[in-house]
Amino acid sequence: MDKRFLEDVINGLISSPKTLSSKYFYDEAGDKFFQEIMMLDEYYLTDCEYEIFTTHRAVFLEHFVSACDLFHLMEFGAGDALKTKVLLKYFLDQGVAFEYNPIDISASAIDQLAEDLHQSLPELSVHPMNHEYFKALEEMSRKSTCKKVILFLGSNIGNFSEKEADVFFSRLAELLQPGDQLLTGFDLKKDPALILAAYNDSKGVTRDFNLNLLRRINRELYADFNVGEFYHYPIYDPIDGAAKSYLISRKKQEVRIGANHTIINFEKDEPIFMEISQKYSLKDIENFAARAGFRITGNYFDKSKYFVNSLWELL
Ligand code: AVJ
Repeated sequence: MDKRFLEDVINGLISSPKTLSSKYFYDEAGDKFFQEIMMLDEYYLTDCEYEIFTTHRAVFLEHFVSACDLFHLMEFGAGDALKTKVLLKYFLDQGVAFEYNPIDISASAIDQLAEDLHQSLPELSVHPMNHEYFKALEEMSRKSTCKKVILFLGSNIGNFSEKEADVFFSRLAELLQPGDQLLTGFDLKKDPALILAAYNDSKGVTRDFNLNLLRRINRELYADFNVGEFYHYPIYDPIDGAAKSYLISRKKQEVRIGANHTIINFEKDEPIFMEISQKYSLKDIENFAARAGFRITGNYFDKSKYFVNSLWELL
């Protein structure tokens, strides 16, 4: 049993309000649900970023190439690299020298991706890193002085609170060299109904994605959640730009967790806070870059301006 996972789950569920961390969504079943989410009509984010990459790949390449022998394209939370492949293919076709360093804490995700890229892009030089993001970056900085381009795509940044995002960007600024770059995908504030629908899809995949964490806790932490006694409740607040999801207890109930059978009590209608998917404005993005010491090289949008990939350079 993963001690850290158990501790986090128990601490989250004895807190008030109760909470579970969305970073635990991604076990094997969770990865599959998220891949299904990316295919949903309502989940516009993936299509937008795909469109941006296809449209602007040449501009990205112009900015990425450096005087060094090669540049490192380091992707934080690479997953299946669905959209990154648009860039990888194009960069290879252009014959530029670069190395792709996908970074993911999920060993199974990273192994699968390396295998997949080996098949689909055999000429690509891939050095996967199964580490925490900053550990991997520290290791790479020791090994190579060449330019680093960090990719943090798909609105993964949205899973951080604004404060956590500030800490994340500042930490990156400490570890990078002037001239290194960062390409981040931000989902923008827009029609609230559109945003809510992306997290409340008609097929119920997002619901199952959330409930899967309870199933994972049952499987891995010997818990006895009756998953049918919880339902998915997503909200979007158009003022602060926060899409949040909750699981609500349908009744007063008890759940046992772990070998010690720690008992967690739920009131009827009590929520567990599961995830934040924060939406931003361009002004917010400018402020993030300025506070962390980056210059914005360019903002690249899809045609509806739902999403932006913001390219920054460390000053
Ligand atoms: C992977 C964090 C970008 O917040 O939009 C999708 C995860 N959650 N549907 C997001 C997610 C519910 C997704 N990110």
